[in-house]
Amino acid sequence: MQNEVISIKTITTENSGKLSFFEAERNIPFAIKRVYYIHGVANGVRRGGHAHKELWQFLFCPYGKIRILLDDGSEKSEVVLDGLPKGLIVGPGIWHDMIWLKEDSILCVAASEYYDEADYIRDYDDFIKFVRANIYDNL
Ligand code: T46
Repeated sequence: MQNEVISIKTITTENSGKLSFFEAERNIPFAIKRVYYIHGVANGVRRGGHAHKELWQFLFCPYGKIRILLDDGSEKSEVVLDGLPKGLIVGPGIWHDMIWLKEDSILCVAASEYYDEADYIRDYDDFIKFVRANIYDNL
């Protein structure tokens, strides 16, 4: 499975808020080498528009509302991350876009690898070729 929505464990302390956490290789299926977050984004902005060749990521939105559009080359779907304690695993070979539905929403990402521009597929035709090549490789 290349996409999965995961509930993030949350501990509520009376009158003093909530603490949410996840653990690498326990709650998400990979070790974490990098964490980044995207912030200061206006409402309606679209980012992404790429897929990864090898990278696994866990996306979560601790504040705000962000629509994640997913495309595996044959099926499209979407997930809304909205400040609730849940996150989305996005595996390799998934074209994804993120659309900000609320100003200043924060998108946090835990990633399985260090940043490597060579892992990105930023052209949709190249993405379709990649998906087809990998389907045939896996037969
Ligand atoms: C992804 C989605 C969810 C770095 O130098 N280091 C980093 O760790 C990252 C993530 C990006 N960058 C550079 C690469 C670009 O020059 O930051 C610039 C903006 O990156 P990009 O246009 O790829 O940003 P998004 O929001 O379209 O995509 C990001 C991640 O790059 C991507 O891996 O899956 O968030």
